[in-house]
Amino acid sequence: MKTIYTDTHRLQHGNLELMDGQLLPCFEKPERADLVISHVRASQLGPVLEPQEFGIAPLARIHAPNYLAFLQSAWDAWVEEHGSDHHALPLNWPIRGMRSDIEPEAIDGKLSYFSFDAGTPITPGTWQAVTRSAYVALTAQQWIASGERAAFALCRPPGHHAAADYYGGYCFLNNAAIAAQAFLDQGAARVAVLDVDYHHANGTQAIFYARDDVLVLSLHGDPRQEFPYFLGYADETGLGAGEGFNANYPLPWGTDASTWFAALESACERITAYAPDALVISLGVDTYKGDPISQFLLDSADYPRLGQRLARLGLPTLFVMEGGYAVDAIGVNTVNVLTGFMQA
Ligand code: Q9C
Ligand code: ZN
Repeated sequence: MKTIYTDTHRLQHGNLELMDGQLLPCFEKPERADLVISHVRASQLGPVLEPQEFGIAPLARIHAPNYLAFLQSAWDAWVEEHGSDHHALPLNWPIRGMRSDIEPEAIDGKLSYFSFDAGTPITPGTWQAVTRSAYVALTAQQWIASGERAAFALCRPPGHHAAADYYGGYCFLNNAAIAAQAFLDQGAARVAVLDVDYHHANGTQAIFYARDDVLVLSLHGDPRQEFPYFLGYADETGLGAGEGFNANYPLPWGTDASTWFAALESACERITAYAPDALVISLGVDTYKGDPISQFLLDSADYPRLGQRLARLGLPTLFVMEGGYAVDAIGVNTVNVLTGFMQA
């Protein structure tokens, strides 16, 4: 299996996120991808290739023009207002009854308008890093379109919390959605996106919620207990033409491998019934028992089994890196999924 990767991810190196009442060092840090790529290189998985450039068009198939314009200019606007000593974080949001339909002029207002948390700093290199992360996904997608059985897009920053016009949860551009749309634009009739990250795929769900050409499935911490709290319930099944094409599997804190794999089995049956032309896996390994911000109990030896089950679906499969914050284990766990897939 080919891996697509670029060092450009290091340009997103946020200092601080607001968590547990403190400004803490960002969990979503360059070491994550550095450790995954070093484990890929040490494994027998296959070659590591650089991404190509794709311009703005495939990003604009998913993301709103005003959102892309904001992301591209946000750091410069922040520096103009506040200088460059601190990375840009939002501070307040419109709640029920307030206006959420007008993009403010001031940069602090724009940050709030286009975000949903205070954990996702915009830095000098954010735009460069996030566009390259999307190009990693698009390059891997192209390999599959040209006949590869599977490919691994080692995206960083991750993408599944980002929707058409907002960022949050360490995500800015929805790499998995951009790649899924590329399959459709190249002639696929149906694509399934299965998200196995610990957190709900709120961005991916929102993007495809009213559509029947992308089946979105997500296994995740129950929103009653877990971030992002405001989406990811089991009764969210799609809207209009999309009714029946969204499936959520919320699971409680403390979920172990047997419960998690039972939910995976249900999701896999849904995918088989949908008979997609391609499968995109949003691959987070923050389901690991040692993850510092997550509450599931999977162990490193469970990840090959995930890869094996996905291989049995028999579909062209694009793996897109999402979360995973136990940096000493992220490389092993990620490569375990991929080698499990290849050996099946
Ligand atoms: N107390 C991804 O895995 N903070 N994003 C949660 C919990 C946000 C995770 C705080 C976690 C976002 C791609
Ligand atoms: Zn996650």
